[in-house]
Amino acid sequence: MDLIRELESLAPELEKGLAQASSLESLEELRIAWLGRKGRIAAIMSGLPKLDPAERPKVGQAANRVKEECSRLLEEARKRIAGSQEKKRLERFDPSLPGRPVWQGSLHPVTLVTEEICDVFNTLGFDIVQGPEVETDYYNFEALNIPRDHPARDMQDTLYITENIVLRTHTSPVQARTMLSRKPPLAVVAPGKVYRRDSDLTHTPMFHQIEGLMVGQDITMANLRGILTAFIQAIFGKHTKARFRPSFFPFTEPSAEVDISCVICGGAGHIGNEPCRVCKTTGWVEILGSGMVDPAVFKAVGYPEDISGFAFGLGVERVAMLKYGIDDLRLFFENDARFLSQFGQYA
Ligand code: 2U9
Repeated sequence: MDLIRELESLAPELEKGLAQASSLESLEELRIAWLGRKGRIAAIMSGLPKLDPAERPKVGQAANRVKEECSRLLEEARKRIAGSQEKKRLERFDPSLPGRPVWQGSLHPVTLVTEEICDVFNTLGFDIVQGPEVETDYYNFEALNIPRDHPARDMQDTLYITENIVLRTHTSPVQARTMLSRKPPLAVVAPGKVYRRDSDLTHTPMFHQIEGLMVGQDITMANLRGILTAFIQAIFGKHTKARFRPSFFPFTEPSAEVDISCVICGGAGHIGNEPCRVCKTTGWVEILGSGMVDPAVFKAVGYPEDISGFAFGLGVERVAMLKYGIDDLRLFFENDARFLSQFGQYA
């Protein structure tokens, strides 16, 4: 029965040790020394095999009681020490100190400009549509009047996944898909990421486009001009001028590129005596491509012959650069918080 006496002396001894302990670390040391695998209870219990088998159960029961008692004492001490540490922390707390600023995220300028442009077109009656970034050759090229041997395929260096699957080079396949699922009249804008095999100071392999399409009976170049002028003045201000220059795209005929009066020099071509670097003294900057949808595109999606429509496309980074006066495309992709935090904060 010596073992039982030895075991029963352990809890009072631990209690004395705990009374001296003032940190959670010293508490842990005591726990290991009493209850650990090589601790005092385990050391006493290692004498068990030498005992008469009839006495072993009583010693085992005593050991369990002592373990429970020691655990209870340790938990009590933990609560006491944690409580006094918290009290000390509160005593040290100086409520007169200024609070630490809470860092707030902000929307990326590309997101802001995309939302703003979509809102303008939404107000003008356009729906917002989206589609896959991984496209078939058919929707990215074929349905848009760009057959396999067309020189336009060289114009846009494409990222191929397989022979017939590409990363879309424009958002035009979204409008082609929309025409297959909806009947005219319709008006949609398709925002999203597009990919091209192009990378230098002014081109990134991924950028953002918004393209639009309005289709119905009697849609004319006058509608194109009216809608795009309204859009330009909503984004860049009421006094911004727009001019339409003849151009070429495989999916539109006739086609026009749209310039706006330079947002940096106000169309003067210079600021004081300094030549304007943004418009290179011309007073105009290109902002959009546009045109009347080629009848071959309507044919590919099975639309009737008496249907007409206009389409347009723009690069979101380019609009953001002009709108915010940003002169380096790379800033959009570096994710430097000092740059990004200068744009719209969450409400
Ligand atoms: C369908 C039919 C016609 C979309 C159009 C442009 C002109 C255009 C570029 C401007 C700069 C893209 O970001 S950019 O590189 N886009 O010039 N896009 S007309 O025409 C379509 C689209 C879909 C079914």
